[in-house]
Amino acid sequence: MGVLNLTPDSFSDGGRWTDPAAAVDHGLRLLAEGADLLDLGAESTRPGGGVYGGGAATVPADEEAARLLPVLTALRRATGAPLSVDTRKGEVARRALDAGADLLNDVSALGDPDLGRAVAAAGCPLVLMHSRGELATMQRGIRFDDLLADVRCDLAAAVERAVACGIPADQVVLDPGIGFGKTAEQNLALLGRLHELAVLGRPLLVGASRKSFIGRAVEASGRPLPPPEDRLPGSLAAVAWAAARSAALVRVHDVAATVQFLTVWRAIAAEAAPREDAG
Ligand code: HH2
Repeated sequence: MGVLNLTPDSFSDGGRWTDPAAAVDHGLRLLAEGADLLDLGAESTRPGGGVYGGGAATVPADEEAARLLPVLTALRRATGAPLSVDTRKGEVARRALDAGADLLNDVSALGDPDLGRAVAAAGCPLVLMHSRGELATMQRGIRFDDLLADVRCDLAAAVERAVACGIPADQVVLDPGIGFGKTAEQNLALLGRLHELAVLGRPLLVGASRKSFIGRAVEASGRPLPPPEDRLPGSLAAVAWAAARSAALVRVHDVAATVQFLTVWRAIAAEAAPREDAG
């Protein structure tokens, strides 16, 4: 899943694709590089209370739609590839679905039940991402009793909310919400133990691309903190773990590098023999 941010303030590429023509070109480039689908976002959701200070500004629905719809409409005309829209708002979801979006990606996991009703009426898939608390403060006072069990339980509750809106459970994709209300160590644990979410019986999406836990892991090793645009190697390490733990989708900014990485990773995996010295 290639990320297409139509925002002035996204944490890693804010302001690069605010011109609709440039955004359409970039989206088509990501598809040419091998993305299977695009995720268009017109509101930054970087959480506050941590490295991003107060977090992203909330964007009114009309403004979000005004950023999104010209690009979505042009891409819909230009490609048959699946187009996802990353929004938390029912009103934006409805307008995106009318303009030809194929699926919705909701980082609030149905914080707005109207989004659920829009998805149910359209009969399309929905990504539900894990987070706790409000975006503006979620990096403060982070607490889990048992990280994996708590995330599993919260995601199961999110599926129930979707079903209550009329969305069949088999239309739901689940996401552990890397970077959303988690410490750097918890993000590493979620990737390393992703397979423990398989019991939920739904495909998993992982969005780790360029996120701050990568910078923190590098910093903890004694190297300087890399800025978001220098986190591709760490992002690929996260893709490797997601792939090894059976993620169905990875949400990435650097599509060409990720596609090459996964192509070779899979080619090796297909030829791999069990190690003779393995237990
Ligand atoms: N991460 C971001 C945005 N949307 N959606 C899902 N399902 N999973 C994620 O991990 C996820 C997401 C944050 O990345 P980005 O869109 O690049 O940044 P911003 O929110 O600042 O626009």
